[in-house]
Amino acid sequence: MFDLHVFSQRREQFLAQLGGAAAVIPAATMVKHHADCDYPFRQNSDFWYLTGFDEPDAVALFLPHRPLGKQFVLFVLPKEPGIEIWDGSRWGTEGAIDQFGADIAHPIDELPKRLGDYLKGADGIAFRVGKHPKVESLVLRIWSDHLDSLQRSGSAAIPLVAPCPFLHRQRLRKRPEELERMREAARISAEAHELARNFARPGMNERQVQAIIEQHFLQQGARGPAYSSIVAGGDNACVLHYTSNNSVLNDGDLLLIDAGCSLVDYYNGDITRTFPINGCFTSEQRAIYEVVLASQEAAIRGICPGQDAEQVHAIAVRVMVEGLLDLGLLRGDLDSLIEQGAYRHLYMHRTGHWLGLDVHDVGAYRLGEHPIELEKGMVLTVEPGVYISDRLPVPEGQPAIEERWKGIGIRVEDDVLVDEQGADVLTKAAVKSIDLLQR
Ligand SMILES: [Mn+2]
Repeated sequence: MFDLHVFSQRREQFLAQLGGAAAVIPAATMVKHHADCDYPFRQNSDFWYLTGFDEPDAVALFLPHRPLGKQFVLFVLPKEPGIEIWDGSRWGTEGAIDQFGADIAHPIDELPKRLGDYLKGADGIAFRVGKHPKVESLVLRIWSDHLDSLQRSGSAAIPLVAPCPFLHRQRLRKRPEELERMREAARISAEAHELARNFARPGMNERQVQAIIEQHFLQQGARGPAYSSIVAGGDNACVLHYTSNNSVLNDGDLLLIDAGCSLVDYYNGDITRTFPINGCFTSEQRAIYEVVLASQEAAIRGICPGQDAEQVHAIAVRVMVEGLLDLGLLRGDLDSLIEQGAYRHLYMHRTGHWLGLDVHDVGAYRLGEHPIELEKGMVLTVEPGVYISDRLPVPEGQPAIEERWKGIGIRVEDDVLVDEQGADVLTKAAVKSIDLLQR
């Protein structure tokens, strides 16, 4: 976990970008699972990134219009022994100042009466509408009151803006201390995949393999899975977000596992591996696997500063379509197939996404017409796949799929750090070469 200094550095950078607007960033709140049971708490990543404070129902204010030493205000749940005996201890206002570096802290129930004063004099209000209804109604009321007052006060209307553009630009570029945590998440996630492959045997249930993976996450001190683990035998792998994980693993099928851990400080791994359950590829499985792996490795080789994620996707698609043409699963001219997207019944998703505190991490992929250039310190996944089933219609002019291919779903996914040399594959400890996947 980071020390205070890391968070205060982030706040400084954020405050400097606000351009005089006051930012209101709420924490997450508890969400009901059923009856009186909640889902496990998951902090809002923006709030976490700026505060390191891991309790629900807090609100952080960033007030660049106020003097130094009065710019970071935290509203938190107050100390209350009668509640803490049930729900666990709270830092309270004192802890918010001593442990988390708040300049000023208040109990959260004082937010309605204090927020207006804190926002006074700011050049704008930076708040993300549509996500936090309780805080939103307060912010909108204050903004509306301000607009009502203009007629008499003679001052100019201040805008309500979104904090995400600056904040997410900042989060997209990982600093060295964050990369260390990303490496740790990658290490644990890769180890779990190795354990799972060595454990899986025909006749087992998918969730027994899921148990091995998630046990390792917890055993290594991670918070748990970063997202619902996908453990998909055979044709189940053709459902991209298959998470029921409750089928028997058949001899002769492949097993696709898409799983990664989330650390206690929320940095995530996201790995997919696909391997034969009985340790031996059939010739069809091997042929498709070779195409997917070639596509993935070519895409990774294409990563370096100055390239962009769309070019990486384009490389993956080109190698993929070439391979599928060779196998007779596609027919026609390479360039027109790509242009028409005539491969999308077999490969229907993008090649990757940013990775960080969110699994599909924040940060723009494009700025208007211009794709965002890859820079040192960005982390992205590279995850092409081929899914062969009857679920989608074969596009006109493309060959009907022979039975022998059906039920093959293969994806290979790594987490890749952009560095000066190009790509640093954080998850390479999870093996993916055909030789190493066979027993
Ligand atoms: Mn992914």
